[in-house]
Amino acid sequence: MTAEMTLPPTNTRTIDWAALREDFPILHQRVHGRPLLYLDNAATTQKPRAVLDALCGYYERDNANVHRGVHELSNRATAAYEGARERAARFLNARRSEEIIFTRGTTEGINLVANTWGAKHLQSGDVILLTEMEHHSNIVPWQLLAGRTGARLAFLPITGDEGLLDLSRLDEWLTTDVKLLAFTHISNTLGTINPAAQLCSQARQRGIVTLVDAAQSAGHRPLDVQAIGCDFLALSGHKMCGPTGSGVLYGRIERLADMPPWHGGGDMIESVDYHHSTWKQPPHKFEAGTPNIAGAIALAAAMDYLDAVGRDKIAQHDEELGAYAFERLTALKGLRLLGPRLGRAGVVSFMLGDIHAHDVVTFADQAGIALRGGHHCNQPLMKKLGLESTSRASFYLYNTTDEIDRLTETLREIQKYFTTASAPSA
Ligand code: 7TS
Repeated sequence: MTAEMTLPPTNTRTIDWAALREDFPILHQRVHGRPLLYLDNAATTQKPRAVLDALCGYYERDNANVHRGVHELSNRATAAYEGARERAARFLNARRSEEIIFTRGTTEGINLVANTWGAKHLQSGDVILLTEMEHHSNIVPWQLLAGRTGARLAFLPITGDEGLLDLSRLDEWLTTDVKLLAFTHISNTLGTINPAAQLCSQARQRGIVTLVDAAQSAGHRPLDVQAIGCDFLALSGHKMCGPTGSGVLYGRIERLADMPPWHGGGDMIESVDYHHSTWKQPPHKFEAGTPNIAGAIALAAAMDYLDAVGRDKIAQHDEELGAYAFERLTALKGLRLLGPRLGRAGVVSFMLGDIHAHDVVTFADQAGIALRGGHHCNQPLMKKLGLESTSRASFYLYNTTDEIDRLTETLREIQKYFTTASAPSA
């Protein structure tokens, strides 16, 4: 276990997690006649009233395009959009707001790095080092880049079902050919929390550029890009109480300054003539066209919300739910749960005997419980583990141990149903 897996002591303020549910209008409904139990937070999280208000309020009061009008509404929209950038910089402890690029989410952030930094700096023979637990979003963009540049991919191995990165031979993996190390901070399937600062520090000592996929961590724990020491970090707003289509790519300013643009169009240029154009400085150079203004503003409101609750508290709650689910679920006969026992995030993927994951999630849905079944955009990991699919429950700040009890009971009923259904008739 690494130091990062053990959370630092938090302040003593206690939070009534069940009461927080009042902030989330969507949670108060019945599904198939049962109270909704939303456990698909790794796919997307629900939004608190404060974020919905920020979204509507922007459209009701301030909607105009940014960076181009001199009229009042445009000035307001620009101030709110650039204010959101400053908020995101504080959220991540970036040194300056110019290090914050607004994106549609993690996938777009990673593609941006591949198509700008990667296209400029990688060539035949170079190695892009990933891990065996990456989401497709942190594999496919690099495959596309490798196809264009002749670079190749390598994968840091994991340790079987326990799903930890095998770091015992990390130094041997960080060869002189490796130009980039890109890894997920938290696995969306295994619940593993990777030691981001340690990985970045070892890579940095060898001059290797680093990218952290923070899709599953950004809304779940404190994140400090300076302490992590990464060159790039990508996150998705919708996985941290923000709206879909919003996200951030953090890039160390020296890197951004050295990168060509990706998308071309309005707002990213300094001047254009028919045959040649020049670019603005980062971050605007990487934000062509009208951005998701409302999304960025509402994402900033989500950051305010998470910080008002306390990200250290959320992280502690997350790990407590992960540990509780691990204990309760593994007590079910025949259930195989992936990922580490200790220091895990609030994501549990499991096989319920030989009952197909799609049967489990369909049955759970009938009981009002939203789970996810499938490969979770982790096909290579699934193949490595000899699986086609798993069922997954993923928790967030509004989930409680009582809900995990309800999930456990429902899984028990599913087991009973399928055992009876498959028993030979007398
Ligand atoms: N990286 C990780 C680790 C993820 O879990 C996801 C989405 C992404 C990247 C992509 O994020 P996006 O917002 O750009 O789509 N993960 C999941 C999931 O586990 N179920 O649905 C989406």
